[in-house]
Amino acid sequence: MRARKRTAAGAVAAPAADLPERPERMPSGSVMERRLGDTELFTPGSVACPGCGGALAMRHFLRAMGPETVVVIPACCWAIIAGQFPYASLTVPTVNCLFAAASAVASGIGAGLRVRGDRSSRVMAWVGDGGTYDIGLQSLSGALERNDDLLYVCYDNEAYMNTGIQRSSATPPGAWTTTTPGGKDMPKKNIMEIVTAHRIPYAATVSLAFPEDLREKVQKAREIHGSRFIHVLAPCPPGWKTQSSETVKLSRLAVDTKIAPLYEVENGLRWRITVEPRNLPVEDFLSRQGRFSSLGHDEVRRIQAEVDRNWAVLRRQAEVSPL
Ligand SMILES: Cc1ncc(C[n+]2csc(CCOP(=O)(O)OP(=O)(O)O)c2C)c(N)n1
Ligand code: SF4
Repeated sequence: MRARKRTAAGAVAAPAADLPERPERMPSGSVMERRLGDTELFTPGSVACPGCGGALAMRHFLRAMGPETVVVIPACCWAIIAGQFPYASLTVPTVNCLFAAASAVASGIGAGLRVRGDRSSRVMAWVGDGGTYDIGLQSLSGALERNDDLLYVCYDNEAYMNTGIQRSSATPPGAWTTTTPGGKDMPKKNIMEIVTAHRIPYAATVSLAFPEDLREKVQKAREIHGSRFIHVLAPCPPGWKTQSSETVKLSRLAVDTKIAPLYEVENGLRWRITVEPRNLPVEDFLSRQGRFSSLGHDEVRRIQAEVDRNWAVLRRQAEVSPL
């Protein structure tokens, strides 16, 4: 058992349990690097916190999307990480916009590219959970209802991190934030159900711990026209009160505890689970994070029951209407 360490936020992180560093289904780092390709479009040395899941997610997504990508970023941590010319961290065109407006701006840029006869560039809206689940939800719904041509990515760190860890409707039950000091007492909004209800061509969830699955889905989404939505859980060491070295491990545990299952949905109707979880108890995920440190046994049992319920619904959808 490792000693407890202090996180960037000053809190004591939960100790690391004895999990294998790399399960057999994961290839080694160098093999993985070769398979993922070598076009780095996110330069090293950004201002992201060490271990930022959102930063690692951008790296994987851009490698899969390629250089003909226009990135639209509203107010969020990524507005800072992207930086300003001449210190910008992305080597592709990047547009900053108002907090609620990412979908509308991305739709407009997509329309502009079409007018100019550019059929090869893709527009990727890159938005936090606050900008997706809460403040940008109406413009997202409008774009999806029109089936506008954009890839919308929600990097979900489960709170408003850039302004100091306030709860969002993506914050999970029991989690500490500065506005839920006793732990949030409401469930996490199910954004995938909302998105798939728009019957868009493609929606998927991906994980930082399964980069090949991520790459396949992003490349598939790239080739589809119309609205595509991808959700990636993005651990945030200061906000989750975790060690920066745990980001990928936590991402894997989120999948294996069924808290963040991996699946894809076509036209809102056909579902496929892409990675079979190892069915670990939710406690394995929760106990490594300082933000859940005040949870009692009853609360953990309730969270487990909710996760099991959600998983049963997902499994049923994939059986009844498979992809
Ligand atoms: C209309 C508006 N309200 C509030 C803000 C302040 N603000 C800037 S970033 C941010 C948090 C964004 O949270 P999220 O979308 O979850 O992204 P994260 O910071 O977690 O990456 C807030 C509240 C703003 N810029 N504009
Ligand atoms: S606060 Fe969290 S989301 Fe923001 S840069 Fe740091 S680790 Fe990333």
